[in-house]
Amino acid sequence: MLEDSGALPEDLDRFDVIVSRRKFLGMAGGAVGLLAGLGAGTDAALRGLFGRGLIPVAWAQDADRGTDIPGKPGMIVHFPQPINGEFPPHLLDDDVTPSERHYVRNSGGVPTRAEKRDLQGWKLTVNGEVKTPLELSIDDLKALPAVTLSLVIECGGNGRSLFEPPVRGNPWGRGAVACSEWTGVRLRDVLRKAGLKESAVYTAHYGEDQPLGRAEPFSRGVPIDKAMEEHTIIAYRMNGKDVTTLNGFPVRLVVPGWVGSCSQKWLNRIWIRDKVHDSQKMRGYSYRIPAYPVAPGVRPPESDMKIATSFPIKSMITRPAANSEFRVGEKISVAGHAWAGDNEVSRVLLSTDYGVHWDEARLIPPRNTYAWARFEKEVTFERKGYYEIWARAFDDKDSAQPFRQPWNPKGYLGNVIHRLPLRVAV
Ligand SMILES: Nc1nc2c(c(=O)[nH]1)N[C@H]1C(S)=C(S)[C@@H](COP(=O)(O)O)O[C@H]1N2
Ligand SMILES: [Mo]
Repeated sequence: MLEDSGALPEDLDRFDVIVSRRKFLGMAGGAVGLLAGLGAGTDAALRGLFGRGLIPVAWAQDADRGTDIPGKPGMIVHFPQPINGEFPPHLLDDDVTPSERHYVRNSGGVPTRAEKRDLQGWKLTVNGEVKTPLELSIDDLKALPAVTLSLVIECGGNGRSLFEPPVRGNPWGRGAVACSEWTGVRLRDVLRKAGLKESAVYTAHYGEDQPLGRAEPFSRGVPIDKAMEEHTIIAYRMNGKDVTTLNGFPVRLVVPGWVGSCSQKWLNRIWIRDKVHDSQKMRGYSYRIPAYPVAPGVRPPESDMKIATSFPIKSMITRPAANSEFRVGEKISVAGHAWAGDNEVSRVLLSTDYGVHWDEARLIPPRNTYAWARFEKEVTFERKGYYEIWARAFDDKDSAQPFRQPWNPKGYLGNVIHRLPLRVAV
């Protein structure tokens, strides 16, 4: 992917650190001004980067602002149609992710209703293994007890670009994750209203988006236990406003802790099934991982694949931005988020010397279960040079993030430690 990796560590988050000169030069006029702005004050090391055709992503982002998607300014777009895009870690520093910075992962078109922001005729069907099938209007939903929770939604493929050997799919960096504040009703309240039959085993979710070509509609489901958890909600508000067009207007599921594909957008039907849901996105290699560890590059038979569910422990450094420059002795505020699927974060350790020494960061508990926790620590460097800050989170089962990314055929559940490069000048 890189035209020239020069003297930079090859195993850093490629996506976090640099974009190629080709991409950079392909950007609008702003880029030229940016280059011109690299005057006398610019560190020689950074000029060296440009010389080798590599541009720190933070700058490329600023230069990229011309190509904005409505409602998502500054989004790094991996694929325009259907739209898929994310934000770099330093733009995800907020404890509650602003709606404009919630990533977008679409496998089909955006429904016309969402584009027009039109509620006319909308209803949610609940049927299958229930005693009383339901057709709920938005007012029916809003009449049920409302809950507001900060909840992490993360694409199962977040971190895919860090898999080696590379795997196909959206080349997500670390930003296909967000923790917005969602308001809605508990899925269990709706399912209790419908009355689950003894035969109910699994949910199957459907939305109003049209699939591409001859694909089946995007549909996934979860076991009844996960559906009945108090934090699994049908959301009609995002950060205090109607849900955004690209994130599921008017109503979406939020199934926190589990791969984002479970959180159906533009939701219009919940089908209760008497067996594990078997749509296209539940079969084969889709949202499934090997049942045992495989050697990098090895694709086991389909029969050895199991459904991807809860995320393992992970963390992301959101402050400072990758490749920031500091002075010797300067106080540098390091911060980020940690989250742990169905588990809880217990601690986050930081290293500034490639893992030789580790220091515990201050952990600020999540706003509620399934929100991300914040970690903070001040660091200073006594000598000039190139440094990396490494973050390693632990969960309450004492599982920690790995130093190398375990491999699977579709690049799911990536949680390798985050390494943030920075430079210190005299
Ligand atoms: N109807 C519908 N729901 C969907 C999808 C989709 O393509 N269609 N994508 C899923 C995937 S794979 C993810 S990661 C999340 C992304 O949610 P976001 O776009 O709001 O960030 O939505 C899920 N829900
Ligand atoms: Mo996803």
